[in-house]
Amino acid sequence: MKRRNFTKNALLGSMAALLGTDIVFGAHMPSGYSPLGLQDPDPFKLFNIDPQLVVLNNKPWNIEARAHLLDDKITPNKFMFIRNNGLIPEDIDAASWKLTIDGESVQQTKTYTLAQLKSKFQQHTYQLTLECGGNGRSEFDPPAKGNQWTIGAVSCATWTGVRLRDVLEDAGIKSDAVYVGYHAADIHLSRDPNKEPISRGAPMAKALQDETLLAFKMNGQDIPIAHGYPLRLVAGGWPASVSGKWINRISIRNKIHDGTKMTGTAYRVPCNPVGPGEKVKDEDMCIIESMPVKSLITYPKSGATLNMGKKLNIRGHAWAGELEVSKMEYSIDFGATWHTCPVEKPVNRLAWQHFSASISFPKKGYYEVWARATDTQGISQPMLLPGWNPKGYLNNACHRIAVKIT
Ligand SMILES: Nc1nc2c(c(=O)[nH]1)N[C@H]1C(S)=C(S)[C@@H](COP(=O)(O)O)O[C@H]1N2
Ligand SMILES: [Mo]
Repeated sequence: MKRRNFTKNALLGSMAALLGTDIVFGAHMPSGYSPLGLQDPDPFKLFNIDPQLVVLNNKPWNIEARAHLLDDKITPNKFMFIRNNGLIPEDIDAASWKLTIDGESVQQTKTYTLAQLKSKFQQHTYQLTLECGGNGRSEFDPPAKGNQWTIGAVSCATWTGVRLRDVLEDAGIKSDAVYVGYHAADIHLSRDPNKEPISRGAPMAKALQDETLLAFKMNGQDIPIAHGYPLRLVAGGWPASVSGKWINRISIRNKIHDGTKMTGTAYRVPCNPVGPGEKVKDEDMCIIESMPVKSLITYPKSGATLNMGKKLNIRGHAWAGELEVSKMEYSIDFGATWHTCPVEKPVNRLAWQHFSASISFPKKGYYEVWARATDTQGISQPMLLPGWNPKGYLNNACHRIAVKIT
């Protein structure tokens, strides 16, 4: 009884310190309660992000951008979506951070400090598109469970680090290697230390690409904590879940990695198309690899008005997973006719590309401007939600904005 009171008083003391004021009547607060004032920290201050971002979930934190916030060619930290499967690691110490390469198919298990990674291997910088596999999920009907991302779970920041390939080769890759799987320091929602929130990976061919990085910088600075400080895997063009944050171990596997969220229905779609709402057996679900072609109109913001006779200048980005975007078109008549517009080459492979157009309107009234990208294999974005799937992945339907000509 005494001890319990002592713990409660100590707890009240530390909660008061956090709140910056005394908790009046705190002694009456039922044990196990935490004051509301401590429960929901302001995520915009917490993560130093723009308050126009949209919070979809606070446990874990999931926050998305909006089309007009993604207008920059290089996504700044403050507009970058945050997607967590568990709790952000506490007490991160970069000075003692270690990365271990192990697994059935490593020649020699090796551990590196961050300083060793930085000094031993050549550093590379790439701009890389990261899109959550569930971006666009909110449009699925019947709906899919999970964060209801609209269009804002995509980013294209600049990442600096060492090639995963160089590190894997330093440890030695056995000839039977098939996959890499990552392990990270984030905490399972249950706080059970034996459970991982997520442990995904990629086939060796993706792991060994030039652009697949073990990154320690984002946009030229230390990676923000929410995005994986101090070390993150970055595999552009694939579902961003492959790009593990807070990485401390990578296993070279002699089979497809079977970590948390690699199996069952997670980040998988039906191997063969199914009807909306159909049940699909786990064994009929296939792992998502390269993301499909997609684009976003980032200027103007939907709802813009313009005087008749003036031209509307639109711009945005387009990307196509492992491929490049080879053609960009827009429509102002709900897809009845399409007009080609210029699209720039990517600054490097797996970076998004920029398009722009100057549009004339025939008369006053309400319009929608639609954008449609086509990849180098001739595959275009659908105008409506493509293949329904149980978890609501890969919605690459055309983006559109409303425009009023007055
Ligand atoms: N360790 C760890 N890595 C992770 C995740 C996570 O929850 N834990 N989420 C993944 C998913 S699903 C996505 S979409 C991206 C999001 O990256 P971001 O938060 O930096 O935008 O991180 C991936 N890497
Ligand atoms: Mo994701």
